[in-house]
Amino acid sequence: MRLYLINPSNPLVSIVKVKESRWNRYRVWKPLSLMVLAGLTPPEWEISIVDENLGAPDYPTMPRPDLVGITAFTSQANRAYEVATHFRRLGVPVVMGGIHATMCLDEVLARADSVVTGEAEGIWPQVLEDARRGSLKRRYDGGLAEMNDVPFARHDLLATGYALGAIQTTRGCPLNCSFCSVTAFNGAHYRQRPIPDVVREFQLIREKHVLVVDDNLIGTRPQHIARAKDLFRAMAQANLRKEWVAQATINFADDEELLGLAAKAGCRGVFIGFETPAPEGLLELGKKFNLLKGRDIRASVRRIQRHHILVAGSFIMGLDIDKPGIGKRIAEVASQYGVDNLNVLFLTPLPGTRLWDQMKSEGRIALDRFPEDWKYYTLTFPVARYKHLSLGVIIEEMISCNRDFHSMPRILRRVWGNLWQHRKPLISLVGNLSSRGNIRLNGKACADFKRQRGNRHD
Ligand code: B12
Ligand code: SF4
Repeated sequence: MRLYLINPSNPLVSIVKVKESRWNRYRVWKPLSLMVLAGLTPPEWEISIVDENLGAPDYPTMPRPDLVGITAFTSQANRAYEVATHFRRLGVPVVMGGIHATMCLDEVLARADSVVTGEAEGIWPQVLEDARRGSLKRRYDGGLAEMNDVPFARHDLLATGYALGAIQTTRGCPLNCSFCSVTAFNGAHYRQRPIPDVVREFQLIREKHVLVVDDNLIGTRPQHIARAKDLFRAMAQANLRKEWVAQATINFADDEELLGLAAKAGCRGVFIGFETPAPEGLLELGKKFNLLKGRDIRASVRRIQRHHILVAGSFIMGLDIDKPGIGKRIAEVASQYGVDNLNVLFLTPLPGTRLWDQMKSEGRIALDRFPEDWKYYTLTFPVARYKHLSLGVIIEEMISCNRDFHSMPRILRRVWGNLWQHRKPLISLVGNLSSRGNIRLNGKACADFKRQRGNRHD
């Protein structure tokens, strides 16, 4: 039995257009969902994982599969449907799963033979068995998985060509920010994989550099932090010789022992969602956790960096409180915080989130012809109507923010600081130059968007 597991590309995502900027190679990451599905698949299936981000193959020349599984974030949905149509025309059954299939079930049911909602661990073997017997059901629900059931991902199945390997150690997030799909999809209960499983899986990864995909590697409560420390101790003891980056909330900075153990275990960088320079913005987004009174964010960032860990800050533009000038403000605040890199995204109503419900009820979703418009839901296009920022203004604000933060003098100042403090100056330089290189690409993409779709914002 031959199984293709496919990660569709999104042609509009400039950060994955590898050829347009040579730095973009560092931005293509492995589709872990498909490697996990492969890990759940019994040996009688011959599996090929196809990652279209490395280039779409010529499907007609490939051997005919018995089953096709397609994953998709919302932004990949259109391409996913094209691929599904191709295989269904050949009479090959197509199963879709992942975040978009879960949040937009009816849309996906109309375009695939079968849909798996939720996490796949508890249900995928059943789906395969039904497919083998030719009796696929239209719908399966995996719910939330037991973390003991998460298999080792099949890291061996994806060829080289990636700068980073990928692993997951926890799922779920209790914070439920209004714009984020994680709590809706993975639940509010923070679930942790058994530490020996994580260490063993790290050993199976070929790449020296690894992305830990957890939404919050350390969690929010004392018992979460204690588990994170145990994990880091076990990783250091196993002498993995890996360097990794992860996502965390700013409370990562609050525990020196935690930071020391993380660095010893190989942590070299952390993405932190600051989201907005204004406390009222945090209230608007429902991210009260960042509102700790009296926190000196610059000092928190410095404390992390002293352990030779790079800090990338993430912000969102387009909140109801944001007014013209927000671009410069974000660049200035991020520089004051002293972050090593900056990622700014447009506030985007993703299906299944509280923000989606709010914007939909207020008639503020401008790009709402689905499924065609999903390709713009990459957080790099302003798809909604923003309270104080017209389409033209918000695009200008984004460009000025990135130009300011990634100006050559500022990049050199940051890289010099990295060099001085022994914090991976080369990675910092590559990251910053990659972001700088993408300003032009993203600006052009937004200008095209405005020309072609601008009337939809009226
Ligand atoms: C790592 C990550 C990335 C990485 C790597 C992506 C990749 N190729 O895997 C990078 C940085 C590239 C990335 C990019 C983006 N991401 Co991202 N990302 C994540 C993150 C943090 C983890 C994903 C992951 O690997 N999970 C681990 C695997 C094992 O879990 P899983 O994917 O859910 O898969 C399980 C189930 O869903 C199911 N399943 C999945 N696929 C399939 C398929 C079949 C057939 C079946 C049966 C089951 C099944 O089975 C799996 C095992 O249980 C998630 C948050 C999250 N917790 O999921 C956000 C997340 C998926 N990203 C998100 C977004 C918005 C994006 C971007 C559009 C924007 C951005 N700048 O962040 C881009 C777009 C990329 C594109 N190509 O269009 C949103 C997606 C929301 C949505 N409705 O689409 C999420 C949920 C975060 C959020 N804040 O809401 N991302
Ligand atoms: S943005 Fe981060 S903290 Fe907020 S719900 Fe999503 S994963 Fe949790």
